[in-house]
Amino acid sequence: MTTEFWKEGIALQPHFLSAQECEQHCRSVLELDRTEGLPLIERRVRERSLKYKVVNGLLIAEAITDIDDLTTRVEAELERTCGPGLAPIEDAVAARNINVTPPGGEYRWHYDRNAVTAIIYLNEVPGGETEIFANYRILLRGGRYQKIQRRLDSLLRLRFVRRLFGRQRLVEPHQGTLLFMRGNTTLHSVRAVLGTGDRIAVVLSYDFPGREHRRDALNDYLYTSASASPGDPNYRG
Ligand SMILES: O=C(O)CCC(=O)C(=O)O
Ligand SMILES: [Fe+2]
Repeated sequence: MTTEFWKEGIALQPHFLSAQECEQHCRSVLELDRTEGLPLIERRVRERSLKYKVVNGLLIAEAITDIDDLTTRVEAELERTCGPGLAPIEDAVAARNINVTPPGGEYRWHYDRNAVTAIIYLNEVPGGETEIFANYRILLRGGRYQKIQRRLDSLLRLRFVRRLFGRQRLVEPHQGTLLFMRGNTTLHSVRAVLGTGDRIAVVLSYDFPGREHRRDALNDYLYTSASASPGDPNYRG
């Protein structure tokens, strides 16, 4: 039932990957970090900062050699859950990422620029929940009026406004779980990772081809409001 997804804004599929697959991916991600030294992206933000490392789309095959198979499996599930017509965003750097969030790391409140985002949790850590307010945005049509859009987004992001008008969901990172969410209408963030190990998650971005104009506008929005963190694929202009 794909209408269910668009109405709810999120869908969860536990045990999408086996523990064995996840462990193997985690080992090679950590190995890549050890040998190449993934850049730490850090930007202090009130309430919840941005502090994580990322394997971007150009590097991802080095960490997950069968990333194309994995992507194909996700896309079969994507079509079942969200319906037809979605494709990876046309940005090779940002379309397929692995987020590696160290202890104390977190991911600031934001909307994604694309229609549907898939997250696969490769391991479990204390903390590190994805905090979600699904279908919680006043999105102005066609990416116009960017200044007003920014104002609206900032307003909705306020804690008391979220509490008043939004419905909070906390998704704990469970190994092998696949999460789909409506990216550009869902306010979300990652809570601080506690404990001693890195939180590792695959993030895949999908959109309806031909909506470039809107995405570009949202890119601008992300770019200008975030003053571009170098190396962060999610903040490219
Ligand atoms: O890792 C997560 O749970 C969410 C990450 C995220 O929102 C992003 O990379 O845009
Ligand atoms: Fe996101």
